[in-house]
Amino acid sequence: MTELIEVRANGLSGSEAFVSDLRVSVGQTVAPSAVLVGIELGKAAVEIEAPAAGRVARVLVAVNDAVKDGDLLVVLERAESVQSASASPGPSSAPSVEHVPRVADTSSAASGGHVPNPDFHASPSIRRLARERGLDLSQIAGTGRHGRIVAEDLARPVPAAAQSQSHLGLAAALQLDSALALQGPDESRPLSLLQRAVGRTVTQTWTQVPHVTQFDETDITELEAFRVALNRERGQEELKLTLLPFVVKAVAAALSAFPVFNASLLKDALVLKSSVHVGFAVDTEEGLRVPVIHHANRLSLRQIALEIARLADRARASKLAPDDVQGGSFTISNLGGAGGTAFTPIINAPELAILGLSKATLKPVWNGSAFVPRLMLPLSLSYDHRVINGVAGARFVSHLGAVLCDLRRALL
Ligand code: CAO
Repeated sequence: MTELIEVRANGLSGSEAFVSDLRVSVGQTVAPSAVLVGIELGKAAVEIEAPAAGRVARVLVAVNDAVKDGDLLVVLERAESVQSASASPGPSSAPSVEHVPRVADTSSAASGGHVPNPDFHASPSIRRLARERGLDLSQIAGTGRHGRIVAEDLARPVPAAAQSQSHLGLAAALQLDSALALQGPDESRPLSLLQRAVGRTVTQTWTQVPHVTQFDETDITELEAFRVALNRERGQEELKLTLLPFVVKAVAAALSAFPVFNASLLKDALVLKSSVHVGFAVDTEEGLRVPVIHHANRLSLRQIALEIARLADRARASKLAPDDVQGGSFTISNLGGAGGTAFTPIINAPELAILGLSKATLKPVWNGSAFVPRLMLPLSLSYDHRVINGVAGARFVSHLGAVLCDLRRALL
């Protein structure tokens, strides 16, 4: 009878984790301690090994799947039962994953004397480091347990064959080799789980959605005077009103006037949203978060300011609930605190547009008879050109600018 061994995720201690490396497929035979699955946590990597020799009967996860302690990853048929169960078919030519004992002879590794080994063992972090340094791990002899490649193996001088062709070309072109050796080893900083997730999302949107960015600026001199006066009236005990709640208010009004900017493209249909839910980017230590102010068009300035403060606090404490980040129909990214005059924000798909704010500055503006100092706020609107054309983009920004210039227009 076939004995099955369930291999489950462990050692993740409740952290968010995902599969970064799948080393086996169904039908492969594995040796005891062969690495089956690599798992990355926020700042660490865990390797799940085969508890015994056997054949892979099932693989239940794929690369990038989120996993937690106890999740079933792989099912093995124990080796003895594989041999005795002659009735159980299996690909006779299935490749095997086993540890090739290696001689920890660093001098021969340095001279390139080892035979290339496509079945090398290395943790996800070592693989990433090798990628960054342009090294071919199959050419490097590992000196860790069961011949595993460890960080020290990468620190030694490596044979030319271990340098990938693209890296060799780049290094030759830039003549970096000796300069890097003098500088010492580079620092490798693993990206957080959030950074990697955001990275995947923005790459997908940037490559699949044709972006156009419309730049403009608007006069917020009166708005700023109004904001300062309101804050003075409200006193110290009230939450201070920053510029952002005013922009959210103005955006909500503009979205009501231009419904195509408050919509999503799903397959070949434009879905015009009945509610106005405005997301805003928050810069946190872990990376970018975009909580959502639901029904922003129904909220007062004070309610919007409270919601921004509540959500930004939760974002920075990594305590956003799923509801806090879902359902957005338009996003604002305010880089006013960081400087710059304009930028090209990436749409938060499946939304169709995003507004970038840069730092408002005093500028001399011609009023018909003289230059007068006015506080000008730069606006950068990126929109999905599959659905929104340039005229609509320019009109939306112009309308928004007019509302910010005179907030009474938000009442229209
Ligand atoms: N121009 C000029 N002044 C601005 C401004 C702008 N665009 N935006 C904000 N300000 C002012 C505010 O009015 C406030 O002024 P006072 O001190 O006189 O009251 C001051 O700058 C500080 O504002 P704030 O940044 O603390 O608050 P906010 O409500 O404007 O923003 C938040 C909150 C959470 C959006 C912000 O803290 C943040 O995280 N911004 C980064 C967003 C980001 O990362 N975007 C990039 C995404 S893509 O990588």
